[in-house]
Formats: sequence, structure tokens, C-alpha cells
Amino acid sequence: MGLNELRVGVVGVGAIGRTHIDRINNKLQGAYVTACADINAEFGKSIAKTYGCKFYEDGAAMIAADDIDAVIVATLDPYHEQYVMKAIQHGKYVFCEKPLAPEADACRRIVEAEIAGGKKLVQVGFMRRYDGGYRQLKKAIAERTYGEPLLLHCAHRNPGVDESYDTPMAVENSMIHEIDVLRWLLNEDYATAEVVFGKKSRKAHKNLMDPQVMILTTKSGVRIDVEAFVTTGHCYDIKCEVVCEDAILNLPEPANIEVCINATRGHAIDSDWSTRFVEAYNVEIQEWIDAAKAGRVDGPTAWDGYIGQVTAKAASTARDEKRVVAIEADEMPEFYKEKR
Ligand code: ISE
Repeated sequence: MGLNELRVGVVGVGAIGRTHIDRINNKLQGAYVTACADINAEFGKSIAKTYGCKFYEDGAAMIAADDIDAVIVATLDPYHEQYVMKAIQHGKYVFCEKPLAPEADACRRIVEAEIAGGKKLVQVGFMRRYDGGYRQLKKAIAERTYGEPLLLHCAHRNPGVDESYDTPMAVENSMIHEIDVLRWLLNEDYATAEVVFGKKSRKAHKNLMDPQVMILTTKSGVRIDVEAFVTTGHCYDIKCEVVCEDAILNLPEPANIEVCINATRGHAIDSDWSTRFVEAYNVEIQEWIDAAKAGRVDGPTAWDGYIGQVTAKAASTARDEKRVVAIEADEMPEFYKEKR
């Protein structure tokens, strides 16, 4: 590692945490993962050895260490709050994978702690905001190049899920991405949520209703439908069609060569989210490093994490109670309106 590199500690290295270590140490610029922590000590030590960093059994001790400048939290969701809070307590920049915390109340506690500390430190890992295609859509919508956006038709299709993925996870684990990225695309908050089911696929296991459709309306009246179909069996497919007054816009897919074979012409599409959004992850973490070194948070804030969970909760209530639910969030504090 070179002088002036941000010294990053990663807590939770079992899944995406490990890929963040790899991209920071082997692909990106300006930072180095110098320590990691994991609840599974044997596994954590093996990752530390692979990447040449120090291993801590205790994530809180790693966050407190003097030679750690910034933190990535990639543990299981219920542990996010405690590590994000620790980072705030030590005044360190912290990137937390989505969701900021499973419950809106926990997100609100993080928001309060950050405000009390007087400095924005928290970024939430909503990586779709860093995808080139969504950024093109955002620009066209922001500039009203094609008039006002009126309707959005979206789809979130996974090739398959394991038995631990149940009906609520379609909103809380998958469509939480649409909840964040569409609010950012349209630059406005939601008013209502509703969730309805399609006919159940034979491939969906007993605790999963699949597919589902989440319907959101924004405060200005844009109507959004998002299909979650997580047992397609064959593809990872993300769609976002924006119906504007003067044109219909569609999220571009990553470019893949067109192949003509067996009297069929076409191109491959991804079968997994980690490859579909790999570039978005790289840009997201690079921009986080650059902003932390410049003393800023540029990405999705703790407030965005809170709004995401308030919306997910409303959608879950709507699904369980089979009704349209109003989304009632607190007013955005001044703190999040200013650049800090
Ligand atoms: C997973 O947790 C993710 O975050 C992926 O981006 C999403 O597409 C998938 O549906 C989730 O299970």
C-alpha cells in the first residue's frame, strides 16, 4: 500500500465483503484493506491471509483501531446497526451494505447518531445508482429531455433462490433496490405502496409466493409497477421502462456480443446479480474511497437507508393486509439537505 491510501477495515467477509476486499486491493485506486473481521474466525483468518491483512475476531476493536481510517460493513443484516454505530462513535467513514438495518427504527437511530456527531459519515450500498444505464436514465429524467415521467414498468428477475428466501424477501431483499433507485431516478418520495401476487409458479417453494408485483405511487403521481420473479430458472434480468410524455425510455443492458447460431440470433444476458452489476460495484466503491479521502459522503446516505426501510415496511404491510398503504416517513432533517 502507498502513502496517503485510505486504510480500510472490512467487517463480514463471507459474501460481498470478500469481493470488496478484492476490488479495493486489486482493482481500485487510493485505498487498501489493511484489516478484516468476521464472526467465523477460521474463515476470516483464511481471507486475511489471502489478502495480506490483519484479522480481528472483534469487529468493534477493528473499527476502533488507530490504523483504520474507514470501514465497510458487510455482515448479516441484523448486525449492521452495531458496527455502523461504532464507526460513527469513532468518527470514521462507513460504507454499509444494504439494508442499512432491517428495521426503520434502527435506521432512524443511526440517523440520529450521525446528526448528533455533526458530520455525514454513512453511505449505504445501493449500487444501482452507479450503473451506467441507470445514470443515463437519471440524466434524461432530470433534464426533462422527453417531458415528465408518468409511469414506470420494472422487473427484477432472479434465476433462483434457496429455501431461506421467503415471500417477504421479494420486497425486503430484492425490490429494496428498486425502492431506492427509482426514488433517486425520479428525485421524489413515495406516497403509497401495494403488493399483489401473480399465479404461483410451480418452481416457487412452499414459503414463497412468486411472482409478486409491487405498485408504488410517488408524491407527484408517477405510478410504478415492479415485478419480482425470483425463480425464472434461467436468467437474472433487470428491466426499467420509463414512460415519459414524449418518449419511452428503457434501461440498457450490459453489452454482449451478438451470436448467430443454430438459426437464432441473440446475445447472452447475465445469470447472476454479482456479474450484472460488477461495474456498478467498482464505481460505487471507487467513488466512496474518493469521497472519504476528500472528507465527504457523496452516495446514498443514512437518510436514504431509513426511507428505504420505511417504504419496504409499508409494502410489506400492504402485502400482508392486502390493501394500499400510505408511506409515512419523518420530514428530512436539514442535516441531509446540506452538503457536509
Ligand atoms: C440479493 O440480495 C441482491 O442484493 C441482488 O442485487 C438482488 O438482485 C437479489 O434479488 C437479492 O436476493
